[in-house]
Amino acid sequence: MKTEVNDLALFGGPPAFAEKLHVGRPNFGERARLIERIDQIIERRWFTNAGPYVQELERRLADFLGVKHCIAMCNATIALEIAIKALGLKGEVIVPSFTFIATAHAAQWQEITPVFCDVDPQTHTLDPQRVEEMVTSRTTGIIGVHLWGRPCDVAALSEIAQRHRLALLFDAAHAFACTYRGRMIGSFGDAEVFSFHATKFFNTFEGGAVTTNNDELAAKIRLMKNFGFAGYDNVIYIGTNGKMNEVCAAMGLTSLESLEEFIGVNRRNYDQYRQELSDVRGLDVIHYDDAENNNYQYVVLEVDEAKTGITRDELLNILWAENVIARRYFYPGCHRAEPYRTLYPNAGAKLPVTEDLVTRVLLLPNGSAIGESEIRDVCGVLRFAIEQAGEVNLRLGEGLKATVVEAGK
Ligand code: T4K
Repeated sequence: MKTEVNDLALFGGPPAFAEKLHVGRPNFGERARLIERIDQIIERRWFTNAGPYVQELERRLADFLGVKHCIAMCNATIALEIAIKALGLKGEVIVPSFTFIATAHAAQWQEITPVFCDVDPQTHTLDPQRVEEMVTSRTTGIIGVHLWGRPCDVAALSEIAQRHRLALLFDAAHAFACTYRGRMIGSFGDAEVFSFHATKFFNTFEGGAVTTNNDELAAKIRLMKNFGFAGYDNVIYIGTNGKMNEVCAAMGLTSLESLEEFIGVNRRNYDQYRQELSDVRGLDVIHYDDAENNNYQYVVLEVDEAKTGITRDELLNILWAENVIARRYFYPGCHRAEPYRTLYPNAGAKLPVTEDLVTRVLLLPNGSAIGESEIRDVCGVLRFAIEQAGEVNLRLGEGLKATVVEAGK
């Protein structure tokens, strides 16, 4: 418990936690089942290249998501690149700037211009009206991101894509086990891309997948992720290596068996954060629509500095000093990262909501690595820092500006 400002670790007090608390601590299923499966892989001497576990995982995922095709990949970035190529995108593609850099890079990597579009301040996903304004004669596609697992306005984006004859791809990296209008995300648009990275709700160590109901597109993507091989010695397409290996698939199958438990833990934590912070001025934990399924992987705070009296970055520094490794996803926005800030120096003028959100959003640790007492203490630090905002600011003004974020990983 902190009772005076000097108790904050930023000003020399003991940190609230002896060990670092992370945002992306991996979820993990039953260890013995995973080891059993890895033993099987070693027995079989079949380590990769569409092995039995990858095939089983693809079948199970397609069933779970209610989609015809699921093509497992080594990660979501390669999966996005392949989906973009298979859809024949070129020229310009409309993407949000408020996303992980991989969404933009996957286009730019193949010399397609990501045209950064603003998001809706409530949903943090592409604002369809702004999308419409960004369409030019060079536009070939839209990539919507279901950020924090909250679905894009799929209906509005589909209508725009159809009317302008554009491809519609969804980056569903955050949205495994989430729904849009009651239907699992995975079968919307022309294709959707999931990430199964260690930090994701459902993980395969590293991994990803493209899902689609389009047979022709699925066949093309399968070829592309395996160098274009249609059989032994028979290359019929340009391709790359996007394959998932058997150990990752074994992890995926094991994680799938514990999904309910992962959601339960996340939900309980999320509810506790919301409850504990409900009376703290200027902090708003983003809302998930009760009518939809969400994986509750992300506890996202919006900081209103006018009410807290303390900036998001000051709160971040305070938390880091206490060993709470909160994150500023997705600061500073793709348009302010290279190569985009050099290529498109004026992009920010059309992104007022993004420019605001990147200064206000803060993600707190969630998942099975954090429990009730830790959450109470994290919230206690936030409450205390805000109650003492005047004094904290005075101390920071005395030249004690912290550099924890730069130093602290
Ligand atoms: N699209 C979107 C919207 C995405 O968010 C992402 C990835 C992608 C596409 C691309 O997906 P992949 O190609 O990765 O499949 C992390 C992840 O590396 C990245 O996958 C993820 N989004 C992004 C949101 O977060 P960083 O740079 O923040 O990672 P890092 O190493 O700082 O890890 C985050 C936290 O997790 C740390 O505080 C430590 C903890 N952690 C991490 C790892 C890897 C662990 O406790 N254990 C671990 O094994 O990007």
